Amino acid sequence: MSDGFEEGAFLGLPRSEGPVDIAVVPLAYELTTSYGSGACDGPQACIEASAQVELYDDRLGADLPAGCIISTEPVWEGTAPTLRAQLDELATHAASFLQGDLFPLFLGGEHGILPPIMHAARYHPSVNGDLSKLTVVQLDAHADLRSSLDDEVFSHACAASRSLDVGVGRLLQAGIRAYSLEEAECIRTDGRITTFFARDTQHPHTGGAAWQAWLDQLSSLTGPVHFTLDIDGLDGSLVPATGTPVPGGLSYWQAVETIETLFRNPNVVVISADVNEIVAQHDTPLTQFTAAGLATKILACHVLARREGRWVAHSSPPSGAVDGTYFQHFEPSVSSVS
Ligand SMILES: [Mn+2]
Repeated sequence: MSDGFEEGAFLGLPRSEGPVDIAVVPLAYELTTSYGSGACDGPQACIEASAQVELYDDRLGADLPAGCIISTEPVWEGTAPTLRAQLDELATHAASFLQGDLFPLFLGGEHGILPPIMHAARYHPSVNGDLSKLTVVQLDAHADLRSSLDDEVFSHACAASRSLDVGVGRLLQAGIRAYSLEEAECIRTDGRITTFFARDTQHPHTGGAAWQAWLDQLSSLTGPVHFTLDIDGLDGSLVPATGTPVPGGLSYWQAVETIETLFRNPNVVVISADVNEIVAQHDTPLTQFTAAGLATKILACHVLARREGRWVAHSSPPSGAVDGTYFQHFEPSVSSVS
């Protein structure tokens, strides 16, 4: 480790003087986790594990922060009394990092963080009030397209459907292998959704072609993108402590290839990313270290995109203010209510 190692900072990188280029934003949010628990401690565990991640990225050809100023923000914890009020609180917090002047990497916390982040992305200069321009690229074991789970429409199991309800225009998913009949129907009929199932991409004989089709999708995307990495998209052996580990998932290198391919696309601006469902593992740090390694890959790919002109900071203020009472009045779309 370098001399400037700072305890509690992602990768141990102290924030240097000047405007922030990259914000690592820990979100200790856990209200609806269905099976395991501990997701609210995950961001901190990921930051601790990142101390052991190498700063050198082979594609960047440099040590992070590679000339950028990275700030690890204080852990956000909701204080509002209701779930919906907490979602509004979270959206307001996220909006301050979605002004286009820096690249935010949110660390969760359960996947329920996604809809408020998407709501906050509405007035990012690249989105400019029209969320239908935005594509969400999701790695996940679960489709997260339920209309509700345990009567909660903002469950982590509904993160993708609520993001579409908020107004996101397109959803690309891979790693999917645990989903309901309702979700299968949704995938089949909703033209906004393109899903690559793990059954196909991980097939021992024909998986290579299916995986290449996923990469081709990423390469043909255009416009602003938010990348959401639910770590349970990876094979359960890599993330055994996550809330709902599932066998038959993506390899580490498939997650890396997804990130590299997405950020390399010259027609895409990745405006933000999140790594979620991180839970501290106590027998070995494998789960949080896997998350930290992929979070670091996201940062390295962002720095490369910035260096090669695919990401440019916006200096003009966003064109509108995020409605801080949005989720308190929110009704899910009729089509996704069971
Ligand atoms: Mn998920």
